[in-house]
Amino acid sequence: MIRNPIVAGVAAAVVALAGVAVTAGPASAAQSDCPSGYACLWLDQNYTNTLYKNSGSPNSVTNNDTASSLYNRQSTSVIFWEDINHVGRTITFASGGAANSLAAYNTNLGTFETSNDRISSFSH
Ligand SMILES: [Ca+2]
Repeated sequence: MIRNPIVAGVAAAVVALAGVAVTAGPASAAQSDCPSGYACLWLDQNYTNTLYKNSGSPNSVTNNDTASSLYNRQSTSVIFWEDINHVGRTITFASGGAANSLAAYNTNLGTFETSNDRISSFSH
């Protein structure tokens, strides 16, 4: 039994950190992390870092204006919107379509603009 409150506090902190280490999964880092039926957005290029996935038509995505790669595994084409609530300019990917770097796409955009760090919602 630990009687020293400082030692007890440190021990509790170690236990808490251990819990975080056990429960926090690794950042998604592969295109195959996108399940069938979902459209997926990754924070970074080449399907790496934080993954947002949704099987429907979200009005907003958690990685708003920060997605750099995507994979459409929904059964239909998906329209990716520049703004939340399906507003603004769009880029569409057919079912099975993917982009390992949205910086290489500028569909419907102006000179020097790309789809990198731009997507805010998606729909059908
Ligand atoms: Ca946006």
